[in-house]
Amino acid sequence: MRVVHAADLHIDSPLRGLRRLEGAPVEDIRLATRRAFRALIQLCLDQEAELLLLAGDVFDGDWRDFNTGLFFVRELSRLRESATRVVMIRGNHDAESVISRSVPLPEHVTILAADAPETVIFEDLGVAVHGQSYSERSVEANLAKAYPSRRSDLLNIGLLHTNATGSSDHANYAPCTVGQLVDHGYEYWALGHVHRREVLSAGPAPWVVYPGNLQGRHARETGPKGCVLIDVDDLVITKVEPRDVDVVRWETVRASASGAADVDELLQEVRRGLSDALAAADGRPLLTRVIIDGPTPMHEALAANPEPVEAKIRAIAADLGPVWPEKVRFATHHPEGEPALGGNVELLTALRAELFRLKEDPEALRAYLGDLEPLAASVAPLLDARPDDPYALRERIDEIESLLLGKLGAGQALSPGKGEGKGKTTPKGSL
Ligand SMILES: [Mn+2]
Repeated sequence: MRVVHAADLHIDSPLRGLRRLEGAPVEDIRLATRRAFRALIQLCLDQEAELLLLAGDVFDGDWRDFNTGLFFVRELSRLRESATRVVMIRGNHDAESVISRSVPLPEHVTILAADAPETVIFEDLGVAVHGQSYSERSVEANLAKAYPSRRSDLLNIGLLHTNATGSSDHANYAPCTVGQLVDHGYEYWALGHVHRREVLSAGPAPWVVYPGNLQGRHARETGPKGCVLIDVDDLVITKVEPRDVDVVRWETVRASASGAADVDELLQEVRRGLSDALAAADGRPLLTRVIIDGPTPMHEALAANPEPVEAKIRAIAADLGPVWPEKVRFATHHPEGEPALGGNVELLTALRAELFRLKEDPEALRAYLGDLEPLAASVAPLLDARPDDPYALRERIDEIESLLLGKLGAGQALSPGKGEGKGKTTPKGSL
């Protein structure tokens, strides 16, 4: 018997951070979560899977119209051909109170109840699937505690949307512990909620698995994405392996400037990173966040005038293939730790302290932004964030520090001719 376990499909989630990407396949990217779901259904057909488990967050939120539901039904109906049964639960993103519309689902699809744990038994397969949907977005209770005891004559699978590891990257919904799940007695826990692929317990009894989300949706959801394929032989799980079904790949490409004598060498390093990531994406369109870091004497020049280097990186990507730098971040620092500020240590210290305070205290940052309101429109492109959103800005304060120190130190710290100037004296920051 073959079982497919997927979670966090987030169908019709908009893929974020893709404005202004020259030549990117925007339509393919826009439909990525749907195309990944179609690939999941195709995998079930190809593998002749008996059972498909969907562990919550099937939808990203309330449907904009009925098309999301109609697409879902059309794809699920294809599973009649392979006689694949489907059991799903609702998670925080598609809780009962969140999704206001509904369409009738095919008879081979079961959504487990939200008011109490429920068990579906497939006598012909020898499988019991236990689980509970979310009734509302925020579920504080440890749902797994109330899950039924195992059925000793069957293979027991627990379907659960939970933060089982206390991950701070995800809301602490339906919290539980891995130990609790292991002790519960099931053979397999099909989890959802954490978007990273993770095997928390690798069998034989039990397996506890997050398949990760089906399709990366932004720069922090990197690497291969997909589902898990489970082989069962005579009520014993014999194999659990990941399968990629994502149609667009996200990756972080990090290039250290520390070993680069000049910008050309730095660009070589970036080219290698982009090229490796492109090979790993296996023909999929690739969206990368490029991070330039490490200690380098070029720090002030890069911080003060990053645009020309960014443009060169984009040109390298355009030349390499279907890869688009979603953002280029400059996070280098001065080799001696302190940028040369012409001895103005007091200014440097005060600026650092103020930025630190703003990073720690979103309210202080909000007040600051109020003062800066008349400038908001002109600084918005520079900040690359809505200037009225302190939480978005907080993530960028380190870069803002770099940029400010680079600009302040530019007069002192830049040695003319650094960069690509071949013998000629270039103006400051012209990399
Ligand atoms: Mn999710």
